[in-house]
Amino acid sequence: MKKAINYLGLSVITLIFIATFAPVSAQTEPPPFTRNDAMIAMRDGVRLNTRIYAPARTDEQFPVLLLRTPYGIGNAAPAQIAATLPELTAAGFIIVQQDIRGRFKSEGQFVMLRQPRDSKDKNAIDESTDTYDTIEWLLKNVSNNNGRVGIAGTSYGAWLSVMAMLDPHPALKAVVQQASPADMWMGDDFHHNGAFRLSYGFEYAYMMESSKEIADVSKVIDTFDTYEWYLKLGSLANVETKYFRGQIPSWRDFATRPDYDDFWKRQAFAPWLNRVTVPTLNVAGWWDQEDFYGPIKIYELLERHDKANQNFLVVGPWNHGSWSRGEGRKLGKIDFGSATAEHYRRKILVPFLAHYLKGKGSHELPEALTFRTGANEWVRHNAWPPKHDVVDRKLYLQKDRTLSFSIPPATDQLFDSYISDPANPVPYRPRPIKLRSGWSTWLVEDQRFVDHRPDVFSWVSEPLKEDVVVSGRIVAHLFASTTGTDSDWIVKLIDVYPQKYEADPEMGGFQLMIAGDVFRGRYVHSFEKPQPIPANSVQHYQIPFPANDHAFRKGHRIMVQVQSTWFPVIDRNPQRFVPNIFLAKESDFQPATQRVFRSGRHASHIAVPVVGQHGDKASN
Ligand code: PG9
Repeated sequence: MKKAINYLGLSVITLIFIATFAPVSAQTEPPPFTRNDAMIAMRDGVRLNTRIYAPARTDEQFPVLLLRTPYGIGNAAPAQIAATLPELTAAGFIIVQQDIRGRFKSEGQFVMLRQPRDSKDKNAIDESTDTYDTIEWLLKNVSNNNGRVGIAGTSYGAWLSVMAMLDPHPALKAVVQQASPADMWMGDDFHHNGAFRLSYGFEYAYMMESSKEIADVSKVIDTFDTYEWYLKLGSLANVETKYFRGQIPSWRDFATRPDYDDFWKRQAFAPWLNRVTVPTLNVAGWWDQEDFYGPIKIYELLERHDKANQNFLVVGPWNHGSWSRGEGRKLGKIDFGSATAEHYRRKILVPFLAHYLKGKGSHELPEALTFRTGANEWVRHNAWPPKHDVVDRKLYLQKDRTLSFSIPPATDQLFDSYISDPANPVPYRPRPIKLRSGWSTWLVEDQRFVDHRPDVFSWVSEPLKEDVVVSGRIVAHLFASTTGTDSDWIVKLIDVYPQKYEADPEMGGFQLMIAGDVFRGRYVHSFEKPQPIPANSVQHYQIPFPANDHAFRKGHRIMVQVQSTWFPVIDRNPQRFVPNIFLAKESDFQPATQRVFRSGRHASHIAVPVVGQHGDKASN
């Protein structure tokens, strides 16, 4: 088991806990639990490997908390389960873990993010029916249950939890989705705004689809610095011919469906989440390196139908899964001043589940609860994005690489220019980019590591005279041209710490990305039908960031960085239009001269929702 290390650098055992609720610091005596294992038959006869941990005491009836996973349920003894899920076991739940269809010891066939079934086909199954059948069995076969069931998970486990609520079993009374993906083409693990997430897509697909258990991708990627390996790979066409040979279904989908077609739309949640069936806690992390778009999107989709006020959003200063483990006081070098993850588990998660599954107490959640980074405080909102006391302002890219709220000159002509070369792409984190470390904190890396590359342009404000608090949805508006016929545009919004940072001198000048994303230029007019970008024409690219709540403190500066490669987290755009980048030839890759415009009708800017009137005072 030790050998089964995934690309996140986590052992499978650790992953299971992350996919459920991970260990925290040692507690008092763990409560006694019993364990029972079962192969539960689904409606089509396929049996799923299930483990039931029940409190040994029988003085009250307990609700079931179901945790379904593709990562293996492990083999924890009853005493271990209490030690690994202390808050939940202490609160008194029957904890049920299950391997989903086709994974580990469960029978049947695994399909990555299996799409919802055709409801007209009475024999069809999906993750929703598997959850339904499991709940039905548990209620009948697990003694001392109180007839109520909750389902929870992180990421894939969260996606499974959302699937459970499409057609819920009547006993399903609470859903906790922590970082569920919602749309794999638009903003989650596999693509962002049409740009392919190469290293993640390759490694994850191999890890999940070359074996029933977790496969070790270092058998394929044998270079210490994976940047080198992916660069040497060349065109993505080489993946099939050299490595996957049609054996990895997800890769076939990536390569044959490069555009936003019906497959990706059907797999996304937008068509399905058209009612709130179960009280739902949506949880996201500001620096989630995998699924930040998803949890926010799911909250928003449900919120449109939330007449009974059962849909809630919590966002904290976390990466992918860090709400589930440890204190959550720090992420990388960033200190948030309090134990945010513990706070979430004790004061938010357990009360939410106790309220809906045991009828105990009130959860006291507002519509949305966000941890405002920079100010380092929890903020309660009546609506998300917030409507009250928020002013929409524009932060403009200016001459001499400055940034301010002032309107730039009226002429359309002014621009800054760099050369983007796919043969020398900008690394997304400091090299060496190792397989087993660094991934989970790359979004909080100090961006100075690329600040002075000639193909990364930065515009920076004067030190702020007052705090600038941005809360809600930020959108980057980039007016740009290329000498090529396709191009990627990456925009990052950065908090630059003062050079002399007394709170922590080691953080002087630190460049903390608070939002950043990529847009694949060919999709500027349509995600469904990509088109060549006319060379040298100015296009308006809009890059929305899902959500933010951040205070740029007095004395800090705000920075915007623009670049056209982000490798290997994003595959290289050849910069010459080809119908399918997965089939590009080596000769299609070409350098291009990029222009970023900053005046008149073409004034590139970041639209920011600023709390109060601080925007005015921040201009230089
Ligand atoms: N981000 C992972 C994932 C979820 C769903 C599909 C593909 C990948 C995860 O952490 O589970």
